[in-house]
Amino acid sequence: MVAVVLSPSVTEDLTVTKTCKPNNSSYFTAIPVIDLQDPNAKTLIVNACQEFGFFKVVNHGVPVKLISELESLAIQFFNFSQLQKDRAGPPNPSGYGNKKIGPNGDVGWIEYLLLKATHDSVSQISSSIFPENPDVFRCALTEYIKEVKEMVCRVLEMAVEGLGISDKEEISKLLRDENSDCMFRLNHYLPYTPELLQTAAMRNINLNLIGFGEHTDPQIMSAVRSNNTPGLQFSLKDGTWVSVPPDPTSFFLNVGDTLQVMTNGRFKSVRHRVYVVDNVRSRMSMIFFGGPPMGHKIAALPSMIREEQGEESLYKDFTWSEYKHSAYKTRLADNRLSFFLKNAP
Ligand code: GA4
Repeated sequence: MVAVVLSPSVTEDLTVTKTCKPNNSSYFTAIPVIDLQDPNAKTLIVNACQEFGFFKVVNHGVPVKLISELESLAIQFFNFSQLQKDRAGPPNPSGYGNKKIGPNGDVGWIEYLLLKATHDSVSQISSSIFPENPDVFRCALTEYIKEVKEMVCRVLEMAVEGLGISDKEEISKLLRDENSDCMFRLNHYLPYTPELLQTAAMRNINLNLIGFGEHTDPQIMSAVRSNNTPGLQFSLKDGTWVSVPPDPTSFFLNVGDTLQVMTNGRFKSVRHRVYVVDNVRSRMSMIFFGGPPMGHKIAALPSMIREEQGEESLYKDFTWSEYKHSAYKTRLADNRLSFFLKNAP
């Protein structure tokens, strides 16, 4: 692979590669599609979480009107002047961010809003992004988070039932807990600037910018809804990267690190990333991250360790707060769970 780094003034350290351009004509068609009304959904969810760590959900019950309302408010915000948007930043950890992701030097061709999925945080961000009229955004976001959280909880309940665990709320109750640490982010992948296009043309470079670098999500489960623009890629078990065809009517759900631990490695926390591939329509995504309360002890569920078969817990015990603090000391691409493995390789 030939990696060409354009001058920092042009790309602000974003790597532009000549090869490996995601090829949208070769979309991954084997992505598991789960109809939540299907009586067989529980088994299909378990299989998808084991095999891929991600799947697409249809018949999800989240009202389309809610999705398009939040999307159009997000577009309004991202169309504001840079000065106005910067007033809602920096994201420490909640707020508006531009190109910088996390505290450790990661960058992407992206601007975003990141916040805690709590009443206070939603109110605060609404006032800072729409100071004149925060209520419309606050209501739309509150409703969206409520509905998507509910959908993720239903999926987790089906997964738990599919695993044969008697208390189907064993995991969903963590997200429903009033102290759950759920998060929400609105990502707007930036269009290429004329300067960038010109430099690429001059150097005969195929523009291929990373919007959000490869990573796993630290939480339990995440739900992504994006507009009709491609760019999202997942890594398969063998390390191959595949592009998923965009579908604005569905949600893409993925297993996070915490769910991998709770299932003692049965469910896969999947690496994913976003490339900026379409310069005509910019990609917008809304992501809900379902996490447990801060003090919750993360450990394999007892039924996930088959002692009679000599199985042991793969990970050391830790609280979500410990894991989150450790995650914020890492770079995006790091393997955060490796620090908590009992038998490190
Ligand atoms: C990845 C998943 C979520 O987007 C996120 C990200 C967070 C951030 O953007 O602040 C992190 C990243 C994410 C994991 C490692 C750390 C923290 C950036 C980063 C380099 C909000 C999250 O919870 O973890």
